[in-house]
Amino acid sequence: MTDDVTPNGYAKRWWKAAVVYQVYPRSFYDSNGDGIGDLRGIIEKLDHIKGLGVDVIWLSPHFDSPNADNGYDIRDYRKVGAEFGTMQDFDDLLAAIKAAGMKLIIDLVVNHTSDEHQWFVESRTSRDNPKRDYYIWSDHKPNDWTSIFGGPAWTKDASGDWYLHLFDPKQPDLNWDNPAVREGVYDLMRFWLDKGVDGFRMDVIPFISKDKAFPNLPDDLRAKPQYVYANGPKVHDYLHEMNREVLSQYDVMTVGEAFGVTLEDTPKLIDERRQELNMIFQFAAVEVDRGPDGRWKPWTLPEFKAVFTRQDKALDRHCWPTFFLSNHDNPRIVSRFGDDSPQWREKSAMLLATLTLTMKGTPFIYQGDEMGLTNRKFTDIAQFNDLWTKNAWEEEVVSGQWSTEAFFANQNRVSRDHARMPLPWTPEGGFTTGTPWFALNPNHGAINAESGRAIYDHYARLIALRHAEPALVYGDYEDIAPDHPQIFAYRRTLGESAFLVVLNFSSQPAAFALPETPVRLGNYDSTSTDLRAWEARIYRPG
Ligand code: TEU
Ligand code: CA
Repeated sequence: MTDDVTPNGYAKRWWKAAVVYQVYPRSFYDSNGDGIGDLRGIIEKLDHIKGLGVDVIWLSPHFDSPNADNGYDIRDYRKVGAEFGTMQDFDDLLAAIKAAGMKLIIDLVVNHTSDEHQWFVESRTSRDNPKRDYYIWSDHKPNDWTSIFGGPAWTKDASGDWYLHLFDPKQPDLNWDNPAVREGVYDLMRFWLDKGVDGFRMDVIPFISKDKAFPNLPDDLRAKPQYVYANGPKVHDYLHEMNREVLSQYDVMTVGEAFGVTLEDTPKLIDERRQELNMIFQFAAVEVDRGPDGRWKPWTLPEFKAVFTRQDKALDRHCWPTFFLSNHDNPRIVSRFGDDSPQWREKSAMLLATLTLTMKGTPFIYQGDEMGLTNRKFTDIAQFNDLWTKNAWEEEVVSGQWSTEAFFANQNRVSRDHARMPLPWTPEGGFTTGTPWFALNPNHGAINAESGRAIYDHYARLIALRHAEPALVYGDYEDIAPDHPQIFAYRRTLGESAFLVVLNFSSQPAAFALPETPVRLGNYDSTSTDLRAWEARIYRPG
């Protein structure tokens, strides 16, 4: 055994020990008053990120895009979106991040492009265009696949042929079976890696390979077609090839968004011996409050805890997990897993921070969670921006299937727009001197970066502790009270070093057999013998 292997058998890697912070640039900070967050805005607020002590920034798409899906529809992969700035701004941002001792990963969105991408513009001109085969065309509608955003996944184009889009019609799926497409993607990856970016978050990457026999959806997966789309026949061949051709040539980290990947299939993507991806995002934890139809449902703590034990048992020493509770596709964590009432917002935000930073797996923090931001209450369809919610309005309410009350009750829980509102830097808003592209949460007078300072400081303390203690990174994980309805308590053990984390996931006090040893880091000052509401303690047993 060498120094590069932990006592419990993990190969040490910088990206396993890293803490990642996600920036959604449109809503981070606007430097020029046009109402849209931009790259210079990130540079101006870099101290805020650096001050947390994070190692890596994940930047959501910053590319040229018509923004049908807020940048997840890319028109030109080698161009910075005009609303975000210029390539010089990007180079300056990258240099500033490196100067601050951090790394940068960018979003690789290559299951699909924008329909305004030059490849698709050419592809759709005629059946014999040389780029025709860059996308997936058929002279008839081949099957009943549906778009993740609602409606059919096939759209008939001017030529009379149909093209496939697993998301919006403005996001046609690339044909990865065409070697020229793969080479084109590898080239654009090299373009950014050669600039010095440190890796990629890969958008819906398991969807890239399609079963060209195009069978219909099986009945049991009709409401969850992602479990079909993530299982194309050649996904592993292509990811292995991408690794060989590109990733292995650089010291980078990769994290795939594994929408539709089962636990059982996870090692196929991340087992290090297979040389595909480093890590993936597992969706089970953020699906704990979703019913089979994707609609919100109540969740229980034992169900939530069980996700992590299941995930841990499914992965051996050759696989490395991630830990995340939020991103730009999810509601705010305090409203979802904590208590966003004035009384408990701060404590529950700190508890969720403690969970995120003491669990096994590379942690991902989403912008604004360190401020304790909450969901808003939407009351009118005009208040939403997200196309997914707008489509749901058509399918659910306009069609007459749901009442407007049921629609808002659900969207006020699940909408992606909760996370996409511009950051409130001050009680006045402080995001822009102009008119923001999307309204800030009306509660920004009370809930903002300044009033959230204690939460921010708690994140910083937790990140420092994680960096100082290998057991919090590499330690084995054991849930010691899986059935407890209020308490989440687990051990992280690495050789002689053992931490106990005890979290009261409720707005009532809770009794629990607590150790005699001192609290190493908690979110309350004094140490009572019972846990107070939303109390979070990290013990280092003596
Ligand atoms: O997300 C994949 C995806 O399908 C999720 O948006 C999912 O529908 C949502 O979480 C439902 O709760 C990725 C991006 O993260 C997302 O922003 C894009 O819209 C999507 O791909 C298409 O590129
Ligand atoms: Ca701007």
